[in-house]
Amino acid sequence: MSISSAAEKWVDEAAALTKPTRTVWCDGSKAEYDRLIEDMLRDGTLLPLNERTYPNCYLHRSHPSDVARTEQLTYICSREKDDAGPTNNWMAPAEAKAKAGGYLKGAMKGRTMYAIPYLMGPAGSDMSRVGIMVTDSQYVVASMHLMTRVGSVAIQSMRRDDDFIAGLHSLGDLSPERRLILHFPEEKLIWSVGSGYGGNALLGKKCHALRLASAQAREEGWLAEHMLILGVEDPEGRVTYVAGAMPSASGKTNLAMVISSLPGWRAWTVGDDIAWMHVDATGQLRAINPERGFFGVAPNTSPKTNPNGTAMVRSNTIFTNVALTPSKEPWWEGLTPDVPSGLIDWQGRPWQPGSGPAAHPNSRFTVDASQCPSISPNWEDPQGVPISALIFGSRRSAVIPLVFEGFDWNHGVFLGSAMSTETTAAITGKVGVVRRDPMAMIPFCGYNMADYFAHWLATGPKLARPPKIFRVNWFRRDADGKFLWPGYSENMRVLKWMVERVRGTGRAEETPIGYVPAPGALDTEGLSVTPAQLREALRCDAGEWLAALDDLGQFFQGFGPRLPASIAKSLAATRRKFGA
Ligand code: OXD
Ligand code: MN
Repeated sequence: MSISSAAEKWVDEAAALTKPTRTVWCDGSKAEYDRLIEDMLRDGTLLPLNERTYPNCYLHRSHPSDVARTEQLTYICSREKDDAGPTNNWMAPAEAKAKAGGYLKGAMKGRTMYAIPYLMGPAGSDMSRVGIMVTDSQYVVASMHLMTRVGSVAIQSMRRDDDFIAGLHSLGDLSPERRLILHFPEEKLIWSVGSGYGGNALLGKKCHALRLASAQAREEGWLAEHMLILGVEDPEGRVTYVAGAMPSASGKTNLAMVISSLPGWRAWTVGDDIAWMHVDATGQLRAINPERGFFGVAPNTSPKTNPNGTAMVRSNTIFTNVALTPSKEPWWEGLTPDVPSGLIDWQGRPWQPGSGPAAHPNSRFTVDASQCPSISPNWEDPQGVPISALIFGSRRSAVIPLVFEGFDWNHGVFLGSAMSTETTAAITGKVGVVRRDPMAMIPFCGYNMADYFAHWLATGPKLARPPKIFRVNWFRRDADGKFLWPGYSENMRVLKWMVERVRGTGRAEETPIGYVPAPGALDTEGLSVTPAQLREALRCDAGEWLAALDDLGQFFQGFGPRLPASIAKSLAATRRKFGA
């Protein structure tokens, strides 16, 4: 593997700061992966699972204070504060380097530093991009093997000597007091110290493929989004590709692998978390999945909610913070209807009923994407897949209908910008609190979100056939707190309506917020949802919406004059349509 001189120089600088005992360049081979696993089994970083029922599967228990993304310690360090915008934490680059430099100085003494060249996206694709990260965590190296393409494939994909995002990661002392996740978009640089948790430490994922890539995408004219990519096949065998943004732990992985309840319809998985999308020479939007694995939330993944997801983690999987059964199988809440007896909890303690969840609510599986039974034959196509529809979905118990469609591109962008959601265990902090989360990018947009909306709006005119934009909410509840829509495999019914809308055959009714399925347009054959429940799931209430739009207006005010006029106009038009 011949390393570029810029990469070598950068790795040398990282070593000079962190002072590891030695530096190892990773080649991404199976032998390397096996060696890492052996080392981690020896030192207890990994525990073996049942070799018969879960071959080549391992359990990692993280430090109990290091179990989720820490957004309060995550910063965009652009030169100008305004370029990070009001929705990001900002620190001046020099201050950030001085502070984190203190934590990183000598942090790898007595440890090995692994230098990992990795490719985000399929080999041979113009849309793929390279990163080079260093880390002192073998768990991170093994996870990067599963989540990215490691080794010479990355080096060969560099367009220039310095064509890479540089990432410096150290576990430091794992103390939240000395933890920082820093992004320097102007330097194409990431520094992450004090955490071994996936979203903070696998730098290819959130730090590179979303925060830095979103900034790079704006410069280069493409989109880096927190989106699944899915092919929907109809009974005639025609496949329509959609990409969908949903906040963390809100069903993207389940939807990406959905097994249809509708005869003849099926879904093909291209990606479950991140989409990089470009407009091709013909004006078609195309998407690649920059990742090559899934880092999914385990709790509530079951043969009912995600049969493909449960099947794919039966081998060659690293589990983090799940519970353990007496027969050394992984277990998490929701996996089986009954809780097995004799569980060991995610911290390694005997679990007692009533003592809280046995698996951490943000426990995870990390697995190669090719293990997914529904993986699309096109998932590594260097051209990407053509996208006909975009979905913005969030977790809201009230207000937001099950599904509706934006009037056009600009209105769809407004619907994305207007998204809010109830928080989940994927981030540290309170669960279930409603917060604004435009396009599910609030934790991941690497620059001023007003400019991000403007970038989306500017993409519309480049598209020969702009994808239709839909808003979904699987999580609306009735007055008794029960979900109005069964979700999971039944979500294919909503996808089917979207495909019909794309083809011009789906029937819809106009409302102030967009097009809602006309009565009878959503295929409910064989479904136990009553017409009254469906009406309630699709209802758009003027009073609720006007209150929500007031809140949205206040949020938008935070952007000042940077907010694109089109967004403000869509908000005002919606209020008017509701009679305000
Ligand atoms: C994830 C997240 O891990 O969004 O995908 O937190
Ligand atoms: Mn995510």
